[in-house]
Amino acid sequence: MRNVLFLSMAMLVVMVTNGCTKKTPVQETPTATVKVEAASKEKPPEVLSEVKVPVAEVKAEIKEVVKEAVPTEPAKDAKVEMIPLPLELPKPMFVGTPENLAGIENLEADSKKPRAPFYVPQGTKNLSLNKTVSSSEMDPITGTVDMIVDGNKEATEGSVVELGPFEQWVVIDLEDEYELYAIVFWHFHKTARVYHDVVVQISTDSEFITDVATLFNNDMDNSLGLGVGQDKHYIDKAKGRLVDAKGTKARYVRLWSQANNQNDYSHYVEVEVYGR
Ligand SMILES: [Ca+2]
Ligand SMILES: [Ca+2]
Repeated sequence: MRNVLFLSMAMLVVMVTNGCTKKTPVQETPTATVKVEAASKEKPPEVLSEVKVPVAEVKAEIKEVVKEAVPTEPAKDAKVEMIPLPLELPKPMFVGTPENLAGIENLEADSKKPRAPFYVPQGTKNLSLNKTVSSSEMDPITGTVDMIVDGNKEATEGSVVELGPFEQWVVIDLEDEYELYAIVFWHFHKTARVYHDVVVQISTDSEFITDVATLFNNDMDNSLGLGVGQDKHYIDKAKGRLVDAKGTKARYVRLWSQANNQNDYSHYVEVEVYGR
């Protein structure tokens, strides 16, 4: 009887021990081998020793490095591809020597060379084509103000808009704000003329009271009251006049002029406003 009892207790102890072992298996912490290397600029890294580091810690380290490597916003100096301005010139009409140039102050040298390519960011296009034009002279002597942006820049009969004498302006509404890069304009290029008080301004304000940038001004004596112009007089030709707008944001473009070296009137064949 005592032997039976001893045997039963021994079996019970074995069963309990086995049961405990099964219920609570020993869990090992997963580790990764990390090489401790000697820092050297010249030689490849030399492994000094290897240590076991918990995997969780290694993963955290990698995550931290990845976070630093990915910028949160695109780099501001990311390169934009520059292209030559997609400008098509009208047929040259004037040949010979310009007349009545005597007495014109601050006149730039006449150049027969074509204009060097003018580079603008890719996506830049003519934004002024068929946009709304207003003017100080809404009833021109010849033509209508919409002809200033109709895409016809040839110096043929009937393609020129003639505004009255004294100071005149035209305003083109681009209908939205854009980054502007170039304003190109042709007053009249059938005969070589020099227009006076040529001023080009851009603005986000339709009244040109605030946020006005003056891109060109050859009004030397400030007769328009817009400030003394530092730019030179020039001979109007088929290549037109190109003014750098430097990527300035604007919606409205205003061009001033006052007479020319041959008569008292202001003229426009076309104005193109390039931007994106
Ligand atoms: Ca036109
Ligand atoms: Ca003047």
